[in-house]
Amino acid sequence: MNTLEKVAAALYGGKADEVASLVRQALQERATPAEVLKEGLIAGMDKVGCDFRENVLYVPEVLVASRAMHAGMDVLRPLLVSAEASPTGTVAIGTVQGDIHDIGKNLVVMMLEGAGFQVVDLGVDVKASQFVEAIGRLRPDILGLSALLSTTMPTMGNVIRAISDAGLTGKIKIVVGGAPVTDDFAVSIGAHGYAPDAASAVVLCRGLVKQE
Ligand code: B1M
Repeated sequence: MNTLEKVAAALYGGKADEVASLVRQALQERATPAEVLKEGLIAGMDKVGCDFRENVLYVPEVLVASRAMHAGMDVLRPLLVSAEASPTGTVAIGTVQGDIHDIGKNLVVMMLEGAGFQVVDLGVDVKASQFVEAIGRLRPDILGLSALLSTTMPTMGNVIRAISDAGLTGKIKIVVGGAPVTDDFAVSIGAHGYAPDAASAVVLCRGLVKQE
């Protein structure tokens, strides 16, 4: 088993300290942060997801694996996040109401910060009214919405309607993402863009800021 496979296995087993030290070891062995993320942490979490779906793992094990994922991400964060002198743009982002999945959103935050965006993370289970309030208060260039459940995905449409009702359409670009979300869905709810992963979210946000 190579070190990245060991990272994935330790994450699957929920061993947070071991994940953190194996991530450091992989970096010392000259794996890039992107490789550690994709072939170690995300590979381990994918297996957790498959076994969760098959009822091999249950919520407590998934929670422990999530903590291990965060421990690994904490090691990678400084490497993925570089402070740029002037921000590329500002993004407010959150996971929609009823949904507490935040690992993917946190990755998007990290990658956007790494690309020089100033990011305000509104957290999880964020109501439409809280997104509207945040736009008024923070005046971001972009609002990011994340959803991991097919039951919470439609809530993204509610947020966009609330933004329109508040007269804020035209003042903000809206980007959506999360495992069940698709390009077609994004278009159907009137979002300005969809990104399948954190790296694509950076490319999309860069493009939207340039358009302004
Ligand atoms: Co949940 N869960 N979960 N879960 N969970 C899924 C999503 C599920 C697919 C598992 C399964 O059945 N295989 C399933 C959803 C099925 C569906 O609706 N289609 C599911 C379920 C059913 C549930 C519960 C209902 C289970 C229950 O209680 N019976 C419950 C719901 C709780 C709630 O939210 N109200 C629940 C709970 C949990 C935990 C709390 C235990 C934990 C979350 C911990 C946390 O996030 N802090 C958890 C986890 C960890 C998962 C899985 C295993 C992993 C998710 C993850 O972190 N993936 C997941 C199965 C899976 O996805 N394989 C599952 C890794 C992450 C890097 O990927 O989040 O997709 P992802 O993010 C990617 C992209 O999607 C994208 O970029 C990210 C990085 O590349 N992206 C964006 C995400 N947001 C974006 C925003 C953007 C752009 C791109 O722009 C703004």
